[in-house]
Amino acid sequence: MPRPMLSGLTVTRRTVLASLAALPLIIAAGCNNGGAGSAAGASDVKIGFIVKSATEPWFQSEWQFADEAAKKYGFTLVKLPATDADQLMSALDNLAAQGAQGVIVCAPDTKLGPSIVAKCEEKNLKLMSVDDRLVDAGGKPLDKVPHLGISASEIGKSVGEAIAAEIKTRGWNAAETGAAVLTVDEIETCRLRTDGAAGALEASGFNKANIYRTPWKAPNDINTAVDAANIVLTQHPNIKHWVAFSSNDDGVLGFVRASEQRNIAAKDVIGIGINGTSGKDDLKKATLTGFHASILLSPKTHGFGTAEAMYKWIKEGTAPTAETYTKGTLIDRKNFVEALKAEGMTP
Ligand code: FCA
Repeated sequence: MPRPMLSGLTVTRRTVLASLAALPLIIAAGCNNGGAGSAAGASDVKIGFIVKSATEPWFQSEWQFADEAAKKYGFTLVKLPATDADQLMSALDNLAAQGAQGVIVCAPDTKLGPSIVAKCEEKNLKLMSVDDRLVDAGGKPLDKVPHLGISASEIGKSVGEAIAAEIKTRGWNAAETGAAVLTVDEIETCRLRTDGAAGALEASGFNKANIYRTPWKAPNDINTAVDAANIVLTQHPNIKHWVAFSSNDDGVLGFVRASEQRNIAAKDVIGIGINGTSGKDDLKKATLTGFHASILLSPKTHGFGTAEAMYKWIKEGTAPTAETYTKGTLIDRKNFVEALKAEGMTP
């Protein structure tokens, strides 16, 4: 009979296509966790970890620590990058197609929150957000989604205070000192960091009129940060001494590279970042750069901690803490080796 045969064929073709589509992910998952999940008797838990930038050292460190949780508990971790909405939605589809039960997301656009929640509900995926909190169309945080992020205002404040202390040490004249602030105001955690730093700098007596904010455009990498920094540097040729801060190390590194291209001496720049994961490379350089310090965060808590919490949610039914905000440690040339080691990282 033609009908059943046709529908039988359709099903087969769909199944084959679905398997083919999922194949790279299955292979990737096998490589990522040393094959846990594929061996007989291994755990049947599969967890996705989606990040907005697989090239940023911060997210690579998060993944590395999430892998450690996968090894410890024997679940399969599927690490996927998503730089835009389409990639994110198809990553969720792919995870569901390969039988994942949960996903941890740092979305490329936090306003995708409601679509992500809807997709996860439809596909029966447990959802947690990491780093960047998901919001609705009006910018309101989605408080039903467990979230682990950083204490953004507090960490920003320590950046501003550390810059103020270093200005004092160097004895800079206020009138000749400018602050370059590379902002990503559309993401709450980023906005709170730069606002916190600017607030602390102003509280220290820094001339408010010399604080120059400039938007750092997506993709937020060092190249786009160099572009943002060049705008500020071109607009203020009379400034002799620069301080720079941003939502993370890469924003500050962009300013530092732009200042080097203009032959501004390292002793005339105080850049303080956040993350520690890319800033450490400047702290290691034999020659001093304008990248003075960073606030080292804990990729271990963000990567291992979220993956572990998701595993327990799936396996034991224990829901993760609704909101967790981590702290950081100021690192500079003197203490970064020790501080990174204490966080389980390679300096
Ligand atoms: C955001 C930033 C990252 C990192 C993370 C904790 O996602 O873009 O660089 O600072 O928060």
